[in-house]
Amino acid sequence: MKTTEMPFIKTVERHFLERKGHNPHATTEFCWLLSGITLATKIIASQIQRAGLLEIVGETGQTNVQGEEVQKLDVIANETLVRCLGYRGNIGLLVSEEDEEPHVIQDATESGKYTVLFDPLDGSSNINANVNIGTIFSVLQRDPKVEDKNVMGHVLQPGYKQVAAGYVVYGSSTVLAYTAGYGVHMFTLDPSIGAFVLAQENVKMPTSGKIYSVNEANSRKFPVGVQKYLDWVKTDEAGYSSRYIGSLVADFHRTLIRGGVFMYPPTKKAPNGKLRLLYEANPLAFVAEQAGGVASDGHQRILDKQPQAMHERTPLIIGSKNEVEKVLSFLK
Ligand code: AHM
Ligand code: MG
Repeated sequence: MKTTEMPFIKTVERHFLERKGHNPHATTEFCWLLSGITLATKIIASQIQRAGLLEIVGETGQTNVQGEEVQKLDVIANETLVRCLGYRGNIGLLVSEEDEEPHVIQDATESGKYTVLFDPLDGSSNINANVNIGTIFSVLQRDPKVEDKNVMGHVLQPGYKQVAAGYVVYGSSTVLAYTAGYGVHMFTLDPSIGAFVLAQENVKMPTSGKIYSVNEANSRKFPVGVQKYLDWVKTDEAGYSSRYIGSLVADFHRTLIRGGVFMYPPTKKAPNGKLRLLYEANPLAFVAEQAGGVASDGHQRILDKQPQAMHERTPLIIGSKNEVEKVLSFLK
């Protein structure tokens, strides 16, 4: 009997499991966790696409732990991730940018081996304008040297200890990029079959790229070195373009593909900048480094920072190796 020609499809789960034997974390158990993230982000993507129809655009009227306006979609995205990941068996702790305290699912090191940290809907102030937004995630392993019930001991680990990290950008298409330590791989959500399908493996960030991305409205409040850099990029000799979406995931995704530098520097009023170390800087720094890029807070490598608090903020300079180094040279 003649069979029809089927296109070859590689889903994110299959791609991950093919790494069994190369990557110690590429296990069926971990894949179950990963599929919780893909399920949640598919649900979030479908809610975003129909947000206007479902009347879930706009603010809830509440502020979150960060003192920011909570959007209805922030709540939906957060609850979706907590529900999809809360029943995955091997997750002990869920830590969300939107919640004051971690969700303790189970506190035994063996059964609750992984901690998942996330920014459920990054750039949510852009929702009403139909601009790209995203979900960022980071996975840590519970530290066997730390007592089971010492929740913060498991959460406050430096970024270099991440087992996996990545993001989903809800843009003109929905794209997932992740790393589990052996390169960065990118997948596109095929809405006709409801699966993230491999688009590109071993993505490399260009080592240079003439795009700088920063909220320049704050420039007078930036450190002198950053101001000098911003004067330099505008010279004819430098020849840069500026792009700033105001959604970290989207600005980072463009930087990963096209090269350049994104930064959120400190200001006098906000000496640690705006972005969160555990849910934003660490996961994107892991992805950036795995793609050949660099991430710094201006003084040290992001992944070496020892977090002191769950919702800690950090300045962030991230992107192509040569571009980040150029910014750092102005800060010396
Ligand atoms: P959020 O996680 O509450 O959405 O806030 C973080 C966002 C980032 O996506 C983006 O890079 C930054 O805030 C933009 O801030 P600003 O409006 O100050 O430029
Ligand atoms: Mg965010």
